[in-house]
Amino acid sequence: MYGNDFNAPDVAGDQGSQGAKSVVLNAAQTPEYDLAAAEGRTVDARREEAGHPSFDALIAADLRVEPRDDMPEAYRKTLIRQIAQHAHSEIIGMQPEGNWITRAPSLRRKAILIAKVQDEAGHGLYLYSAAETLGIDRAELLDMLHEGRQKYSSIFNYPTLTWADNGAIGWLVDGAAIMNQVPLCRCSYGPYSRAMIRVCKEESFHQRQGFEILWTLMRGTPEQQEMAQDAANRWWWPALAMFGPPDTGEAAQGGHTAQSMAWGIKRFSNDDLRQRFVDMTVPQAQRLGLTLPDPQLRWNAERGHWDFGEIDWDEFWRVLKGDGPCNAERIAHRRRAHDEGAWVREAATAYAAKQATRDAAEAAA
Ligand code: BYC
Repeated sequence: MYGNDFNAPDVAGDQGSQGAKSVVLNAAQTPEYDLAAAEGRTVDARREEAGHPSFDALIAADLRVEPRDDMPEAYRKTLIRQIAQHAHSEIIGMQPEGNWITRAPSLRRKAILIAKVQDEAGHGLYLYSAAETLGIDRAELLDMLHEGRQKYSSIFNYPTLTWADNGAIGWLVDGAAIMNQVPLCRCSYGPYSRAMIRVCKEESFHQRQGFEILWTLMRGTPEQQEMAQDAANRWWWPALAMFGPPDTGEAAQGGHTAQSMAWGIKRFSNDDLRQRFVDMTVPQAQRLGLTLPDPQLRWNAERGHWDFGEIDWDEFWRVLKGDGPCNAERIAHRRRAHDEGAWVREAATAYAAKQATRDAAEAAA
């Protein structure tokens, strides 16, 4: 009911919430892996025999593109943009919750929060590694983040004002992240899709811990209930905007979705995923006893979905341009952390060079 980890938004005919078919995520989920397994061969052996299919043939057959395959420059650039933005979001996303580690209300909550924030750092590392397989250096990607030439998710420009915000982030922000990221486990680019499998499993823990924080607060004092409600009020609309601008119907404003779907990078439109998220989350809010801050929210039996109100897209674009409540603070903190960590990177590089020299000497002996 309150977990959306294996609620598979990519199952045909699935309406995304209750009663959804469960699908266990694993690396063998694409037809390519299934076919190879059925024939008792490796994916590489199958490809070798097929004479290394072209990019178009791989995409047409819904097979994965690997770093060694030829790919159009625009595909490579799109992936670098999206994967880097995703990686930046993970490491910037450590800040709003990181602010609460010293103020967590118990040792148990503190230990959980430390583990969660550490997971986000790990997600950043897998994703920077995936981006590097496209022939770009992570130092360059970090420079682009620090200079404002690449984006990170809009959601992390909002402040965490009370302890309940940690609950709302886990429940809503990680919940939205899972809805968006489970389909990325089937992304056409192999290294990205494989990184997403572990990320999604970890995000589902995060979502549950957020739900559990709010569940506890909602069974506490009136002040604690009020704090939980206030957090839900402030995070609901930014969480809906996280899915990106409208890209279907009359409200569509161009963007990358059509091309990214044709390439198998995105599997669903932003609007589709947003609707699935609303459908999944409304019953969870009801179970928690929280009211979602949207007077237009109502079940539409004809559509079989929850109708919801207008998102403030002006606010979204303002936040993207740097004018959100915390943009300046987030980037200043990130730059400081990067500068203060320079000695760690230097030490790690020197150690790796020493090891490589030793290994070479041993191999020559
Ligand atoms: N924020 O055509 P569209 C996490 C930009 S981390 C900022 O739909 P696309 C977590 C978009 O870049 C969550 N910018 O683009 C971590 C484009 O601008 P440019 C991060 C946004 O790429 C710690 C323009 O708007 N998740 O879960 O096809 C703690 C037009 O958009 C946003 C990911 O990164 C936004 N929200 O689709 C807790 C997932 N939305 O680049 C949790 C991977 C749109 O042309 N990324 N823009 O200047 C994606 O799935 C896709 O990149 C998006 C956007 C759906 C986000």
